Amino acid sequence: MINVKSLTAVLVSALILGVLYLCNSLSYSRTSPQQNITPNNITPKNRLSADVNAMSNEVHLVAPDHLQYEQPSIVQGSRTDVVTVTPWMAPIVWEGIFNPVLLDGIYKPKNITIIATVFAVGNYIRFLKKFLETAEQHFFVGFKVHIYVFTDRPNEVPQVTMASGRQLMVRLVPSSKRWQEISARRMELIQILIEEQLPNNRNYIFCLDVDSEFHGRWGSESLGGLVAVTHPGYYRDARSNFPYERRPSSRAYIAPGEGDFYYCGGAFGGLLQEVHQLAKTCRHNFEADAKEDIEAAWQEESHLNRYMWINKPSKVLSPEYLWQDFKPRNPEIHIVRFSGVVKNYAEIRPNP
Ligand code: 5GW
Ligand code: MN
Repeated sequence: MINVKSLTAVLVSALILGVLYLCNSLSYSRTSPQQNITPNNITPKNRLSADVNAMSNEVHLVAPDHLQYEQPSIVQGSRTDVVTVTPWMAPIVWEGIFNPVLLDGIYKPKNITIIATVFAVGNYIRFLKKFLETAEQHFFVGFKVHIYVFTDRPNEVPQVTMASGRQLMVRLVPSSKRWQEISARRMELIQILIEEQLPNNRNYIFCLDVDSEFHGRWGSESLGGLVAVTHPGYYRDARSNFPYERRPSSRAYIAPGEGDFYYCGGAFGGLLQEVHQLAKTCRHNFEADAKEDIEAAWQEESHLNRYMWINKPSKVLSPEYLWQDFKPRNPEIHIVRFSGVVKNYAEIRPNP
């Protein structure tokens, strides 16, 4: 006998799920940035595990037949001045080691969407225009790209013309006087965003600093399960000089003699599920530390480094992917793709 009560319960739940899904889909069909302001406090949370779509993106790549490109070699590399693979066999991406035509040929037919998140809170809104304009020129050109801007100043979001398939979404976040608060909430907001996006099957996400500009291609060569960028300030240094969190009482602790690279907090990404796990873990550890009055040396960057020490990135991006304008280019840097602008700290940062 079918229990009528439970049957009704199942039907009602199905209906609610259906309506939720529909609302979700509808909210993405708009294109004007100004219309797309969603306060985060009404964001449905925890709409997750059952909706996770196990994707086969990273299993193997499918190339179009008859694509013409230069013959690859396993004995003659175009780069011999840098290391292009980690000890755990993840590629390290440098200019010259990949074929952009081949990679775009593989990834374009997959019809993926690249999500980028960028925080522009308080005075940092001034960096947004250049960030968006240069992203238009260099970041996943020819792909579907959705840029989520988290800001407390939605009216100051610049109007930047975007190519078809590219959209800007603006999300309100509360203003904050303390960077620690903005920083702490960054992982939380990324986590929540991914929880909304998972059912929509948009595969990849990159989380980027706004005080930076694109100068060269950042494209499909950067795609991977879990993607980290080596920090431009430390990539030639001994691990003992990395500014990891060194107090064992913090959950971001990395012991002396440990650690692979120093990764930057200003750019990381990967598959939605992977970055969700990262954001959730970093947020949890950050908050648990805070309850014990501990703040890691470089806030969420420290937690990110701890995470990547245990969870090895499947692709490592060279410092081409986050340089700093004030730094003279080293000879191994053949191209700067993305770079932090020189900023006047006194002018832009809120008083502590
Ligand atoms: C950052 C430091 C101190 C006080 C405030 C901030 C801050 C950071 C801010 O007021 N508003 C803001 O949107 N941010 C976001 O956090 C920006 O996306 C910024 O790019 C990112 C990281 O902060 P940065 O860029 O100042 O950190 P560094 O290590 O690149 O200098
Ligand atoms: Mn920055």
